Amino acid sequence: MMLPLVLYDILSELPGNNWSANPAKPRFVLSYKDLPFVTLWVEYSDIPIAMKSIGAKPNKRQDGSDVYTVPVLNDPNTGALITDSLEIASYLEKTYPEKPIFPNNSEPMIRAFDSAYESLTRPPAKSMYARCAEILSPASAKFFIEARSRYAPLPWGVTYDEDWELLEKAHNTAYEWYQKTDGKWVMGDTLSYADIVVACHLLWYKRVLKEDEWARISSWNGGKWAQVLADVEKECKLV
Ligand SMILES: N[C@@H](CCC(=O)N[C@@H](CS)C(=O)NCC(=O)O)C(=O)O
Repeated sequence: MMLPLVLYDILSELPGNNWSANPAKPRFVLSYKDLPFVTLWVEYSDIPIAMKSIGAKPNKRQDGSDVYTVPVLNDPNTGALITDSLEIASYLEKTYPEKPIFPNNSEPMIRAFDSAYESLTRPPAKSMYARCAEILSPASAKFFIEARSRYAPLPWGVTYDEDWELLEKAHNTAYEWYQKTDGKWVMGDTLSYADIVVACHLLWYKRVLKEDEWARISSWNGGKWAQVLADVEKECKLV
């Protein structure tokens, strides 16, 4: 009998906890593949101590230094303990190939997509970080602000209008990508990890931003983004 896999995700003060884009990606994959799993919620400020104590491998910062990150996946069926959302997706695909998320050998292409999409959405992220700090416990908000300031120096939020312009531009580019497919998914008629990456970013905005801010994103490109999120959540059986 199959044992439930264990996904480490990050606590928040929002009802239902979930808010963070990277741990959402393996959650969507596990659910899409119909794999049994449980979620262990880690306080953001406890990530280093908690991940070290379970023996997880650290991740790498952009400058090459070590940092403990969530998501981490433990698969008691194989003993695997995997750090990093993309490596978890890759592991799950290899170990549980039914209902592929990298159909037709698309893993190399989707890895490139993941990296392109991250670069597209990173520039305006610092205004989003300010909102993240608002939904964490005080200790975690402090830790989060310190951790993120390494990449996006404070003060955050002062360039808010500029960030919104950048965010809209990023979505216009992603919209052009989606216009090149003749189905509703990046790969046409089949959902892939590429759509999960986009949907999990959108979920992050939806969970962390103010209602009117999410409404603003939803209104871009003819309502494309609320639709993508709803389509992926439905296909992954998360609604
Ligand atoms: N590339 C990693 C990034 C994971 C990541 O940055 N996780 C954040 C939370 S979303 C984290 O754990 N940060 C810990 C820190 O910055 O100290 C992945 O996709 O899993």
